[in-house]
Amino acid sequence: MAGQENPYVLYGAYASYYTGKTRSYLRKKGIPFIERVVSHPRFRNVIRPTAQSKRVPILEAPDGTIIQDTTAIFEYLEARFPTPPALPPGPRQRLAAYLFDLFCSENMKIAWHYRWNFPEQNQRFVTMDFGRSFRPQGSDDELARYGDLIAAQMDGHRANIGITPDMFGVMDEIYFDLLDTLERHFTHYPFLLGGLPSVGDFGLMGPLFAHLARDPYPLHIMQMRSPRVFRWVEHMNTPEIRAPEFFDYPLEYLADDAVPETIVTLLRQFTQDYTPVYREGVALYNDWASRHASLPPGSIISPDGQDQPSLGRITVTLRGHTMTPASQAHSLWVLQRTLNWLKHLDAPARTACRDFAAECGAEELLALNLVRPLSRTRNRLSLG
Ligand SMILES: N[C@@H](CCC(=O)N[C@@H](CS)C(=O)NCC(=O)O)C(=O)O
Repeated sequence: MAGQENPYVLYGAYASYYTGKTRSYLRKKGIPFIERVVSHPRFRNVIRPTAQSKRVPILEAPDGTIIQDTTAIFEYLEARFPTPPALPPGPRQRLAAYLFDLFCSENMKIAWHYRWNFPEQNQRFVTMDFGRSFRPQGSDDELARYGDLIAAQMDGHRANIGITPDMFGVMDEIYFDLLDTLERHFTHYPFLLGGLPSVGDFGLMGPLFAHLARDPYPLHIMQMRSPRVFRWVEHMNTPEIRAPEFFDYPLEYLADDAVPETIVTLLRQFTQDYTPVYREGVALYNDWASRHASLPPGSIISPDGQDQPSLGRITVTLRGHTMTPASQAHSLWVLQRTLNWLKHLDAPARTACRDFAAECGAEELLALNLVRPLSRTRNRLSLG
């Protein structure tokens, strides 16, 4: 196959939320690639220093281009491998897919919660698995040592994530709602929008694969409560589009730009749960951008060079619980992709999206406005 001698290289980890998105995308698109762990000598000596990023995944293209960030990787690859399309052509379906990817890119605190708040059930697997990214053929003791270092780092994020013990019940509610609605959905459809996986499916692989369908505690819940969801996750990691359970399903998006009721139900829940995060995040950013109006385009936002800086804490309410997580300016850059796409639609498509946004309760979210565009410069969030 063309490209096999000089494939793309995906640097990441099996335990990584974001690597799971890109791995699934590469497989389903049939893009020739190999995967390497972060302890590979080329990652340490070339990739990480060039990308100047401590995050994964990082993609190395055959021509030497190096990209961090799953959204940037998606944009780069989708333009080069448009078939089968991961962007549905119909405006309602495209908006649904973008919204899934948006909500899944930063808000799925359940993934963090079910990994790190159940040490008794998860810890041995998680630490050993993390350890193997650093010492792939290491002894148990070596793996445990590396794994513990990562676990300690993650514990440092606890305050920024903002899940306090009084929120544990809400986390269960959110996870169970998601599983139950998806279980209904995958009874009838192979993917979110019919017979092809979209950017929304790949976004959903972030939380659902590496954490919720691999860590022992949430995996057990998923398998027992929603076996069809578990099968969807399994299937999203195979190269073929055709799922055996849907042997005669057309390999295309649903006709007439239809979006199933289950997907609208989920989007309505997501917008209800997470619109405050964007409302408050945009307010904080707009205030910051106005106070830094003299900075030229390309200026890095973080004074100390952080790639995904926070501009401060926000106060939001999630299902009746007040939280004060760190704002994620990066998530506004992801939102901006959808806002820009909406701006450039023709009138009929815009009307279709306006009606669909109303069905999903997303009018407020999609009316948000960044006073100045965001960009990324050398894998750092910057001013546009
Ligand atoms: N926005 C980034 C997020 C990537 C990310 O945060 N990856 C995690 C692993 S799943 C990571 O590398 N974390 C390391 C850190 O935060 O230092 C993307 O979409 O690629």
